[in-house]
Amino acid sequence: MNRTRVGIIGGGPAGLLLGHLLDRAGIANVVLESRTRAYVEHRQRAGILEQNTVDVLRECGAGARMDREGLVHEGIELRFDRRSHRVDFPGLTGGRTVMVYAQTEVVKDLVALRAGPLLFEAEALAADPDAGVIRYRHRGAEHELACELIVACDGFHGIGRASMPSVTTYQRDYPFAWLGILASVPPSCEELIYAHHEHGFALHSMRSPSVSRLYLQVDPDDHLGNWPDERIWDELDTRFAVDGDWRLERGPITDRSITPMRSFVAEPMRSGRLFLAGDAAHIVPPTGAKGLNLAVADVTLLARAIISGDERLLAGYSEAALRRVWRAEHFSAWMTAMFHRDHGQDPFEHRLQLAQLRYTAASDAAMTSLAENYVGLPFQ
Ligand code: FAS
Ligand code: PHB
Repeated sequence: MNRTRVGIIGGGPAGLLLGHLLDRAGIANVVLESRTRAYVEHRQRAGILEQNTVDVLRECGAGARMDREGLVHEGIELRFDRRSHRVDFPGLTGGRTVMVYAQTEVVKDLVALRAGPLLFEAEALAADPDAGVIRYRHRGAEHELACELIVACDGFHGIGRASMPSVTTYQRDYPFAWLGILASVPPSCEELIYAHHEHGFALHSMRSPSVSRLYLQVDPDDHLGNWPDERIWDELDTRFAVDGDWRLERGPITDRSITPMRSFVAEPMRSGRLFLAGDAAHIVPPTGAKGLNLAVADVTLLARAIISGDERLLAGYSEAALRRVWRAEHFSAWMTAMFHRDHGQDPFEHRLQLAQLRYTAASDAAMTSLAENYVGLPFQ
């Protein structure tokens, strides 16, 4: 195997979905993934699929288990000033909703569907945008793969972006991070709760009727040793505090991690034969639940261009993808600014934040804007 039409670096959701879409169109492709299958299938990450992602997975035959086991959600709750405000997705967006179905499950489904070559523990060492050659290491030996096109779906720390001769990057690092936990306890809510509190942000999400996924804002240099279970639950109790008889149920914490937060975009998303897709090209703070969904949008767009064989569509990929990326970057930055307490910020900024929250909850126009961005704007 030293030649293929499309060489895909990275076996995360972007690389696996692209490979599957090309498989279905009969376009030869190879996916190179540096980690083990077990690692990529169990790495805790995203949990919300926007409407477009759900539609794409169904259309390409990868949505059966999602439809059986996923949870369709018709809204989220905004919580601040000890009060709750529901965002009615179908009511505000003409029927669009989101699906709670973990990225780990999407990856497992796509691995199971894979028809073409998918090499695990195969690390791409170099990618040549002009020659279209990937040099990679697999089972202790180095190999070369000649490709008509190379798509780097290798995430923020991959080699794809670094292989571009000229790229402009835009970055914002936030003065906070997210401490995320998985807990074996039924969710204390039907829908996700995004909470703003003077201590900081908290999010109540879920993975199933018996597993909760919760996050709380921490300092960027904080570490898990500072957060014994009881302190996590006590702080979540504080931040979710609301008038009425709502109670946060506790349970065994089975997974925990601290994730830094950044906004990042690399332009353009193409150089010669080399294309970027997903986190290789952009990162959003997870507040808007956009990361995985942007990766899906990129590869859906790119797959259509490759399958069409129309060079104009390939030439237009970067500009078209970036339009969607920047919209999602803005929404994610806006949600992050509205909900997180930057303890270094001046009190004036905090008053503006509260005014933004109160206006958003009270205005149909503002709630419609939040809802249509959250469920995902229709593909152009
Ligand atoms: P990925 O990073 O998922 O996949 C890239 C793959 O390329 C990896 O498997 C990596 O091993 C492989 N790779 C890298 N270099 C390689 C090389 N040289 N050769 C071969 N393979 C190579 N998004 C949300 O919407 N909600 C969330 O809550 C959320 N939480 C997150 C938490 C964390 C800790 C992180 C890091 C991200 C989170 N995200 C979240 C964003 C995340 O879901 C990404 O958007 C999504 O994984 C993007 O998918 P890919 O672009 O495929 O990149
Ligand atoms: C998750 O369930 O992991 C999740 C949900 C919504 C977000 C971020 C993460 O905004």
